[in-house]
Amino acid sequence: MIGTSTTWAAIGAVGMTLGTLPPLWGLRRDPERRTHYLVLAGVTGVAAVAYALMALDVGTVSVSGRVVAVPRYVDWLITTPLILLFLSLLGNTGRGSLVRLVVADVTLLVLGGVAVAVPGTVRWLAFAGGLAAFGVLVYDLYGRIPRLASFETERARILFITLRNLTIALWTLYPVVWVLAPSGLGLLTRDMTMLVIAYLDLISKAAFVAIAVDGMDALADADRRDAGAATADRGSDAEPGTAD
Ligand code: RET
Repeated sequence: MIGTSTTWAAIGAVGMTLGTLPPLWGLRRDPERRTHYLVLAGVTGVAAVAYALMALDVGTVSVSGRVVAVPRYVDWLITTPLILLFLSLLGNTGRGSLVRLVVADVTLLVLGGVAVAVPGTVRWLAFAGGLAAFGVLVYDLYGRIPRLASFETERARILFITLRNLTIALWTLYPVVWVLAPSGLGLLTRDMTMLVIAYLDLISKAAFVAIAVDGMDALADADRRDAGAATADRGSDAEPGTAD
């Protein structure tokens, strides 16, 4: 018994809501990295709303004989760019490379949406186009971005590499599920697809956010230690002065 797609969507909504708590807590603790935490809270927060809508069966439409959950695609269109924005904030890679990443991302999602909506050969052409855009994204995240990046500290670099690897590994599974799901060959049922995607989404969002918040905590602690050391240095530098 694998449950219905509404049950899995409800579990997704709860998981994403819980996943939004760590960045909100981080926001209070470390206001200096406000943008980072707001981006992370957006990733799970938007997904929580999308899953709640799917649990209530809002926004489910039937195109070319296939059932499509519109909130899912809208969620992906908003939150996958936020994930990419967070990675480029970590690497301070600037606007140009972020725009390139987001264009590749939106292209693959739109082509994925087209591939669901149209029948026949065009469907697979759109899917192949989506895969090509995904190739650009992977190339940028592995090759270009690390070359352009200037990390605040070694810890920030390690956090980037961890999150980047998690992202690429999980995102690669989405087109595989797409092929197996009713959108492609139909080897998975709709309920099974919802279960698999809910799992993938929870790891690529809630786990991503949890690891990111944990890593940023370490960065904030290191900042505090550095600030403490600088104050102590100034204190010892000042001593000869006070002797004058
Ligand atoms: C599609 C089909 C077209 C080809 C490719 C796809 C990839 C989708 C991806 C989705 C990632 C979603 C995430 C959601 C988080 O909650 C659109 C399935 C390449 C990579 C990370």
